[in-house]
Amino acid sequence: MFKKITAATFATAMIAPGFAMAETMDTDGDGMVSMSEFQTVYPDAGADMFSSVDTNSDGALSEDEIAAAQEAGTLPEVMTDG
Ligand SMILES: [Ca+2]
Ligand SMILES: [Ca+2]
Repeated sequence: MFKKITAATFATAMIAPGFAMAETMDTDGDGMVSMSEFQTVYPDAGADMFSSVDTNSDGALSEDEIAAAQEAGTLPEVMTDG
């Protein structure tokens, strides 16, 4: 299903309902999801959860990191009401 992230995959994911993408979480639009933005979507998530998703340890979550965590089941998918 998700063998590789391609432009087509990205476009499909953008319109997939009920799937919280980084763009949804990135409220300030800087392209990365910060700890505070992360906790807006996942209020119960702590620093441990954030660190486990932040696989390159740069202190912010990229779309790829979030997608990978959701696919791995580390991060629950969030339903959005649109
Ligand atoms: Ca941001
Ligand atoms: Ca990161």
